[in-house]
Amino acid sequence: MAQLQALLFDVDGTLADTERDGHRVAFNRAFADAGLDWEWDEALYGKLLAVTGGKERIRHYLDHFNTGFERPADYDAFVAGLHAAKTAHYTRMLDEGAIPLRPGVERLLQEVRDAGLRLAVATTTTPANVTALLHSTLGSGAEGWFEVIAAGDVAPAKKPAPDIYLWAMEQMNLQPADCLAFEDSDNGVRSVKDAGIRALLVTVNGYTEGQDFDGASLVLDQLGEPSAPARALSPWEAEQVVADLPLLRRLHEQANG
Ligand code: XBP
Ligand code: MG
Repeated sequence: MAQLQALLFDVDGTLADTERDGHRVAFNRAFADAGLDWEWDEALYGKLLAVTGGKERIRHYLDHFNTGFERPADYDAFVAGLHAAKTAHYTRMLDEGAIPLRPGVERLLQEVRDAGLRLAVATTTTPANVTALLHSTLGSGAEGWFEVIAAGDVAPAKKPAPDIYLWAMEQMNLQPADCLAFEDSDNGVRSVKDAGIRALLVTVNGYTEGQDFDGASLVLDQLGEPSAPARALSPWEAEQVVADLPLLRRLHEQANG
């Protein structure tokens, strides 16, 4: 039976609750800077999150929610320019400490690092966003905690496609059975499953609770702290849970048989 060697972390919604008060606000600031009257409120953004990737999300918005907008001649450059402006706003928000890590994330990262497990990030978001989040929450050396930061356009297709997880495992010479993944959304769960990874811990958030997490080893409301345990949202032996390394090893063992 394969041993648990590596943990692969999604970023948005998993390491930090970044979407409603982070990415969404940054998109709106970029639209305002460009003189566009587009306003992605919380409800609309929840619908737009069905599409991963900021550039892809802007296109999806214009294709389905703002079909009357007259597209500029160089549409690709227009979308890329808006997205670059959004990323600048978003990384500035992170640098200002606007977005904290979710409960239990720093505790668990320290525990698994001390135990010598290999860590990677597998995210749809732009690499600069990952760096800014890690620096602002864990300090300038935190990027080095992760052997691989698989992010954004490095993979041909974004989640729910498995590409980003396959790319990360290839870079680390890992097999799916060596890994356990952390996700927050149905798109992320599908990406992990289609990459062949069976051990998967889901922590839901305001935008993803109620989504289909079929195939997850365990679904929690967060990773929990000893003083404030998480709540199990899928069948488990206890109502209150603190996600620690022994739990991860049990989930991995159960998932891989
Ligand atoms: C979440 C995403 C990203 C972010 C926006 O990524 O789908 O697109 O919403 O970031 P994950 P960008 O959950 O995989 O971390 O604008 O940089 O894409
Ligand atoms: Mg996510």
